[in-house]
Amino acid sequence: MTEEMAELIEGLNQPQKTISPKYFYDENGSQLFEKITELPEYYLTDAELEIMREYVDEMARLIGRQASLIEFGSGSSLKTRILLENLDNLAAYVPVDISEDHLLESARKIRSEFDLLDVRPVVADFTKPFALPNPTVTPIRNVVYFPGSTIGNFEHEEAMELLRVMHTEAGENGALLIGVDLQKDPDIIDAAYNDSQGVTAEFNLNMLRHLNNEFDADFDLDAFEHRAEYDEDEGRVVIELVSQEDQTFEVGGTGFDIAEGEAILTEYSHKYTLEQFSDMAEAAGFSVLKVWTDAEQLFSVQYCVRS
Ligand code: SAH
Ligand code: AVI
Repeated sequence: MTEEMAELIEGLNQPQKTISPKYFYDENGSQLFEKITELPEYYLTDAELEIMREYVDEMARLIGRQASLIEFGSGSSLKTRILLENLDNLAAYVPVDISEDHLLESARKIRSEFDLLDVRPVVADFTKPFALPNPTVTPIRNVVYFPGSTIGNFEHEEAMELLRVMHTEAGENGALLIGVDLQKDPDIIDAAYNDSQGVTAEFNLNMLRHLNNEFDADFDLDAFEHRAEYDEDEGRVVIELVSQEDQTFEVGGTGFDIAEGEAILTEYSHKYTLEQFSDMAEAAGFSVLKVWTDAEQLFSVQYCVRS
């Protein structure tokens, strides 16, 4: 049995059935996520783009010349383009993502838009050890870029572990530029994860389609419903697929029972205060040197250096 299959079965055997959010992202899932970023309710992307456009000069000054930009969970590299247009003499751009076709197509587009740039895509699950390529030009500094508040999709211990991996990848003189979604009026957050066009519901259900197609599963997509609720005390959205009937399903030859009303947890999306994130960064060996927010203070982009 593959490591992935063992992980999937372990998650589904827990009292709270759980599937990792990394299984959202087959080609269809990556496209659905792109549609989410265009929704009027999904404030995260607009707010982060506003910050990038407004403050990219300051970011470029901090990053300096001839850096290597290593992006975790690059998707279609939308916000990255703003950096690529403004960074001085970049040594390399290394987008890392689990969604292979989508990553390679995005990297091809970046290469055609930025002629001279050394673009080195890496298909990997960044929660597991993976090798980074050696760029042709030796970088002065490694900058790990982690936009989108994807850090919010990890529980505290996993998020800390990921920040430590980034700390190691950044190396001696390195830095982390990270997008972090902020705590705010719960109604704004609820709307972002329960959009009126049902795209987020489709994105959530697509995880089951992905498992049916590639992980030998037999989920009945019509028998599950999307649910997303913001838990204000925990500061996180809980995203689930709720079974609409008593039913059974199989993954990789292992059978599971699920009762009507029982939920499979597919994702958390944590929202932080600036203080909470700063404490996490500190514990992973980073100091937050600069925080930029949008005018409404919905979202933040933070530049962290090794402390
Ligand atoms: N950075 C982009 C995309 C965010 S969506 C943006 O801000 O818009 C999250 C991205 O992370 C997706 O492209 C997904 O394929 C990737 N991803 C999620 N979990 C991953 C993992 N464990 N390893 C590698 N990539 C992952
Ligand atoms: C990728 N990640 C930051 C998104 C989020 O907002 O947590 C994933 C997502 N899930 C539902 N909508 C968007």
